[in-house]
Amino acid sequence: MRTTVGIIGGGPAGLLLARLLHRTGIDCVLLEGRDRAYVEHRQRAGMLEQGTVDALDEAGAAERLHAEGLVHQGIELRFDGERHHIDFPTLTGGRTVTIYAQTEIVKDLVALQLAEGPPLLFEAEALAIEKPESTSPVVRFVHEGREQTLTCDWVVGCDGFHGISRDTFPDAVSHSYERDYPYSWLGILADVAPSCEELIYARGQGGFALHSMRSPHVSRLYLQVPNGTEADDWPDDRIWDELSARFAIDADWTLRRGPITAKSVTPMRSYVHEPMRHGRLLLAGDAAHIVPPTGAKGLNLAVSDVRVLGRAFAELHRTGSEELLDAYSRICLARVWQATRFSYDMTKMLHAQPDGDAFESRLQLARLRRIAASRHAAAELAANYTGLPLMP
Ligand code: FAS
Ligand code: PHB
Repeated sequence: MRTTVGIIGGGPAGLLLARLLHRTGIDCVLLEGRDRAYVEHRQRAGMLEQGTVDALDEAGAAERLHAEGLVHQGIELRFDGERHHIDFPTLTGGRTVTIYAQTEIVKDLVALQLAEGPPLLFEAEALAIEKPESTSPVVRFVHEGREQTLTCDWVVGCDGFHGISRDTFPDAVSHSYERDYPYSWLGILADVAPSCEELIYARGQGGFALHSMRSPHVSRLYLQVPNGTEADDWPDDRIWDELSARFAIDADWTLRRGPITAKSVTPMRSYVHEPMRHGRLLLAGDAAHIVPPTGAKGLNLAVSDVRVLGRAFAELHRTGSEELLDAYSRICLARVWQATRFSYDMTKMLHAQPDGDAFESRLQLARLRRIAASRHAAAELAANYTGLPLMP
């Protein structure tokens, strides 16, 4: 097979890139290692920055998002038994965020691609990327039991943290920066109406808790738990009891309980790989960077990367200029490090320290009280949460 851009990975990054290239008239082929059902039902993110909604609009893939997505004007910080609303439009000049599950974005993009192209091969696992420094790199992959090759002008690794693309970078040019956190998130889906209009980030007795949602009938909640926790260690009642305790405030407020339909534990990590381009191989999304979900940046960073890449390939296609492709890594890493900083700060500010460092705990409260009391500090949080500018 031969194409202009070979895309490895059918998560939000790969699918959106394929869509943007298709609409620009650039040939591409997407290889996804798993089957359709798996990628469409893998529970992950749900909070979309304004920029991500704009990107899906530009891609002609936002019809259901606008019909079913929940637009939020802010979030609530809950600590010391009190609640503090962060009003995004007032603090950012009109910006909002939207709750629409990553699973639904993937379903929308898969349906469009299968209906309108470009080629999307499921159960097509990439095994290796050969000659990335040449002008015709080759992806070796296995599909329908046969090993095949895809010769490309460019290869984009959108294959997530555990993909093969990043490992194709020679050690001499590869630099990685990482931080693991001494706690994880236990996440649940529950068939019960959310107990709040907008998200609640709670620094409660016993640790962090987050109340999110997927629809007016489905709640999504997260609990800070020790690393190594097994989901089965937490029977449903224990989860609801602990969530109620962490969200507890002095005012009259009750957490609604209901049937839990999914339970999973996610470790927390910050990871950045530099550079995001080597020769004719580029990385986008989790293949190049991971953030803890406290800042709701994972999916949004992946979308931002491919927005820049979509523009860079469109410029190459239109003018022959590789200027934006040459600047791709620098432009994305500037934004990635800001999102990494914000996600780190949110995580450190809201999670109980396993070593119970009293000084650290007092610092956390001081940071939260500053945000609650200072318009400037609240505006800084709101600007980062709703999404920093795409281009420097
Ligand atoms: P993805 O990992 O989504 O997609 C990569 C794709 O590449 C996969 O479909 C994989 O099957 C495929 N692939 C891998 N190797 C391949 C190969 N060799 N050949 C072919 N295909 C290959 N973010 C939030 O903001 N909030 C959350 O609550 C949240 N929860 C998360 C929970 C988990 C368990 C994880 C892992 C991430 C979570 N994230 C969350 C972050 C998440 O949203 C990611 O940022 C987002 O999925 C990144 O999208 P992609 O870069 O497209 O990578
Ligand atoms: C989610 O809805 O899954 C979600 C929202 C915000 C976060 C993390 C997860 O910070």
